[in-house]
Amino acid sequence: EICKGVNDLDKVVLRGLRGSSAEVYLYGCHVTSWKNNHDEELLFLSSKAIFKPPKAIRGGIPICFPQFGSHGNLEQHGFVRNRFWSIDSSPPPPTVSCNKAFVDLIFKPSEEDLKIWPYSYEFRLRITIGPGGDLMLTSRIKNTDGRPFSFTFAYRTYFSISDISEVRIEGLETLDYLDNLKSRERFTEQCDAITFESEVDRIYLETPTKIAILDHEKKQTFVLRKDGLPDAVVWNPWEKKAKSMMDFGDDEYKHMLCVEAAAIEKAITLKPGEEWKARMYLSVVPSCYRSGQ
Ligand code: TA6
Repeated sequence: EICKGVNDLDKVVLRGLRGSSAEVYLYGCHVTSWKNNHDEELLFLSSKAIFKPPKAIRGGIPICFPQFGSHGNLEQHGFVRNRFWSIDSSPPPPTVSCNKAFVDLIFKPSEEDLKIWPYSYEFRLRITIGPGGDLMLTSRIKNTDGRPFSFTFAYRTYFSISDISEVRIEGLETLDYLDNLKSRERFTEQCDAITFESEVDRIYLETPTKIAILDHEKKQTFVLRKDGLPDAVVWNPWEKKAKSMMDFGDDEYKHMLCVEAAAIEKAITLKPGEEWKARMYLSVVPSCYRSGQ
């Protein structure tokens, strides 16, 4: 249902089975909460998050479009995460309706928005809580302009974790990545799993459709599945950068990890009338899950 969230901003609460739920603010179409059926909060949301436009909410799943990062002439991560979306009542009825809770939101650029990025499009996003408490985000971006345009995109997912030094990512071994800490220089991952001892800010390229984030302390593994999103950003700001962000607690870096299903290295180009679809599917399984199995 729609209700008032922080600072009286409208949010939609989706209730799945056995206590699972998700919350999405119309501001930024920003998922800020995802609970599976153990009523455990699975997304990180900073205690200092500012729910006040035009600032993006720190945590949850910000949507980066039409630009990921600060390469390009737009503000960092584009602007749809800093805009108000609306409930979309026009989408096609869901193909499968078995006890899924979902909401469809839509964003179309205003005259103001067209001044900073001069292309028209319709961006529809469906947020779904599955029967098992899984979370799915499906984006559909349709070019309603008379010209082709190109963009980069990310679901910037902040996972809630027990302790960054107890976490490892499987599924990205042997891949190339661009290191944002070294002006996007290209490297190849040498380790057989990614662990964390300092700031990490990398764009892994041509990644598998399934990535596992193992949290030993919590004895659970996040499984991220994606379609249409070849890249994956891995980001933890670590201590120094965390201190420099006023909407981020000093030691919160220990309890969050961003793993972001993205399309960055190769921008997506849409011809007039063409529609692009990107899906991210998040689930949680008991620990010792190995992404290859
Ligand atoms: O996703 C990683 C990143 O691009 C980092 O380089 C860091 O700048 C972060 O995003 C900042 O994002 P923000 O949400 O603070 O604009």
